Amino acid sequence: MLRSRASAVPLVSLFAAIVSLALLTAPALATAQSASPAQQLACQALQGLRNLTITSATLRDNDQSDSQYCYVVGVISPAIHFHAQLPLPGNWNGRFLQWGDGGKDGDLDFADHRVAEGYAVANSNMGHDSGTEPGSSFAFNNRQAEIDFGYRAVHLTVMAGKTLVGSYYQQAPEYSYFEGCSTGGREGLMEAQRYPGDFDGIVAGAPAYAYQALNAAGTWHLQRIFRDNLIGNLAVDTNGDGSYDSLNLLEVLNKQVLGSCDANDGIVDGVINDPASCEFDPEQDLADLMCPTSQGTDSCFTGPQIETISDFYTGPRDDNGVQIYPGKLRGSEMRWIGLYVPHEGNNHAPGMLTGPAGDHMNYLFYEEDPGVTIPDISDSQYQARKTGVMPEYSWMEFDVNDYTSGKGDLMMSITDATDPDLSRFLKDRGGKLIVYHGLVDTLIVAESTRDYYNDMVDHTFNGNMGLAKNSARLFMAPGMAHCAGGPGPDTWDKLAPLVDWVENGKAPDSLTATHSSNGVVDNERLLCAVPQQARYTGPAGGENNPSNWTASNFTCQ
Ligand SMILES: [Ca+2]
Ligand SMILES: [Ca+2]
Ligand SMILES: [Ca+2]
Repeated sequence: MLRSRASAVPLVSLFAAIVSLALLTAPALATAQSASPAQQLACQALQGLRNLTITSATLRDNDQSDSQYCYVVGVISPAIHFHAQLPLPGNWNGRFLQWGDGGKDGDLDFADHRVAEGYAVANSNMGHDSGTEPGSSFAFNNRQAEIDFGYRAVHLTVMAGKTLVGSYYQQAPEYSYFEGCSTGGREGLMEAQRYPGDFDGIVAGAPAYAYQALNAAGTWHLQRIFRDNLIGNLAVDTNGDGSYDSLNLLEVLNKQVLGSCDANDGIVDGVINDPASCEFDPEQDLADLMCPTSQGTDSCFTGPQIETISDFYTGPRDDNGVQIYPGKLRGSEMRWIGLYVPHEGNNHAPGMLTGPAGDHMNYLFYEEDPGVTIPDISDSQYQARKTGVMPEYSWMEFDVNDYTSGKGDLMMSITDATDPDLSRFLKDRGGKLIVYHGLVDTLIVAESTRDYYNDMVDHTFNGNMGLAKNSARLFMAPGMAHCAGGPGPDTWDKLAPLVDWVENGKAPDSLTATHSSNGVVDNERLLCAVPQQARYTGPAGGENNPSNWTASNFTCQ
């Protein structure tokens, strides 16, 4: 389905043939297929563009392809650095692709595989450099950096990328796409909401669209597990030496949850298709596994540990009971380990703390930043110093009531992509939107994405799901973790179904996803457009036989 353009001049083909021959005869000198001097000049000429600040334009090798491409780097005031990967004119498929970012970004991301497919690709550092300002620190008293991170950098990079495409290929892209996950998913929805003219199609994975809520939730979950000097930690210090060495309780918990709900979807495969309907209740269903005394071991649960587990499933609420963000879905327990649970294996500094949430409240949540990070972010007992020119603020101080009382509203207006009215993108422009989300994602919870999709259907299509599906489809991926990984199928070409939809009018009723172990596919499923789910329709009685776990044995119902 990818078209290639027949615009390569014969001289180039001849040159390429000579280079190919040289590669065959002199493998020791082999590099990627070089471009002609004329092609080098055409690339370098982009440095002379008058309406963009281009700092370099040179041909570059692509590990994913045997052809070089034109690599352009530029800057947009004040601190947005961007790059564009432009296939040689003969390799271009006529399409522009904005490649999404992740986390707090701060660097230039490559999409070599998409360049190899012929896409002209652009990406930015979102307006800050993670090398000099890691984590959220770029946003310390810097509203412009926040706005660039929120929405400005992506849009202007799209503008720059399209300008480069127009100049390099002497024509505008036939189609323009966005592909991204996590922060990239947020960018995709932000573009659909703010700049509906930028793309013909957008694929937004696990979107961090409720950006302040999810970071407030992440901080709250960390607080719950670090509370009272780790009294409810789900990792266990088995010999009392202060190091939480056993993760056995999380395995026990996960087994109990799967025992309750795995088979509800008809297949015992370690994956719960519809975790929202799983009614596992820690207080009731773990009652037989409670420790006889308050002294915990790694084979029984204490009261404070049950409280932690309940909190994880319930999610943060303010003092009035208002839900701020959905709790973790049943079946996701093993994913809590890396992100939230301090243990020996992560040096007692889980990923949510060292990553997104550890310094978010310091720099990216409040209209006025409350203070700098504490010296050791994993020290939950530390009393932040409040005096001096640089007072400190610990994530343990964060009060989720600040979310509902409006203290994060200004930053929400900058970073959040929560507008449910996509009329301009989906109706006026006729754009297409694919959203996907893994159901054991514990960094961003899939239910939050379902909430947005339903909101969007209500606000944009008067609640008519059938009408909405002509323009926007949501795919839930059972057992898939954050953007990738997990016990369920997590791998498919995220972009190809969107391109097929936009250009050929073929709306995807299902996506075929695979799960691999040691490089071998051991599970294949259909992911169905919400509200449908994949049901086993293969050989009778064979549903629990992994050899029947192929897409053809499933039907969307
Ligand atoms: Ca980037
Ligand atoms: Ca199952
Ligand atoms: Ca700030």
